[in-house]
Amino acid sequence: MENKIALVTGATSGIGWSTAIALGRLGYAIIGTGRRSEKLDALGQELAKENILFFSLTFDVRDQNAVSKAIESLPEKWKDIDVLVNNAGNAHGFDPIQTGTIADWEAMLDINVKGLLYVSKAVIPTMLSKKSGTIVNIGSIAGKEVYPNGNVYCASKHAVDALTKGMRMDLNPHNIRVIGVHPGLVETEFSLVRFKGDAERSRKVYEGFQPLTPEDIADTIAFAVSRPAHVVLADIVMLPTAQASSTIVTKNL
Ligand code: NDP
Ligand code: 8X3
Repeated sequence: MENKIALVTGATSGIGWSTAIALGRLGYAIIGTGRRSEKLDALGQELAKENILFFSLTFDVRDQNAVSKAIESLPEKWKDIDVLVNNAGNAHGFDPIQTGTIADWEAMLDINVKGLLYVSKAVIPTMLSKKSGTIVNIGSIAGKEVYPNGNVYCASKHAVDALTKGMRMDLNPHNIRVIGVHPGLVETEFSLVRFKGDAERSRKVYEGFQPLTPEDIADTIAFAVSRPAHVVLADIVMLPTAQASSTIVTKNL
């Protein structure tokens, strides 16, 4: 295949969906992953309108066996992955530590941290063998600061930040770039998942100010990935103008 290949996890909505489109527009052939195969089909149709090559892999990042089998199952011409965007992730619940549920804690640690590791483990060997590649890990402002009721989600994103730094050190001798992108408030399905389908509560998170859009983040990822090979934008924190920190958002500016 002539095109370079980018694999985007969590491409069924939000930041991942927009990143697949933005990298496709840069000329990458896109492997999109997620659990909802019908959404991956819809993404494929969007990309086809722009003649962007697309291959979908449906798996749950919590299932290490499924992750490695899916990557191994890629047709030969899709195996040579140049860019990995570790984006799949969510917050589950918004409770103080004393009332949070074990199920929510496990979901966040298993998806946001272990899932990122499983996908990386499956993709890194290809990058090592050709001594090139770019990994973009989607962290969060929650990986830089902790906020009330954010406890385990913040811990999972602090882990992503630590892993990003560690991966950059370990992969540095192999000419693999590792980029951390840490968004603030972005309007996606994120809050709907955090609040377990409560659309009204989710809408209120983004009320009274202009949040980031998934396209804003995707543009930045595309910019970072397309820097010359000798340049790595190591650590990008990106907030809406109305947001100064995890807890400071000025409404009705
Ligand atoms: P969305 O809920 O819109 O997208 C989440 C994506 O992750 C979906 O494609 C979903 O796919 C995938 N995903 C979730 N769980 C799993 C799983 N177990 N296995 C495979 N895929 C999974 O949210 P965002 O686009 O906002 O989130 C993307 C990333 O950005 C996350 O890592 C999030 O923590 C981070 N982030 C988001 C911010 C925001 O304000 N929105 C700010 C900072 C960081 P599917 O359900 O089909 O499996
Ligand atoms: C998502 C942004 O502020 O809800 O990571 O943690 S926030």
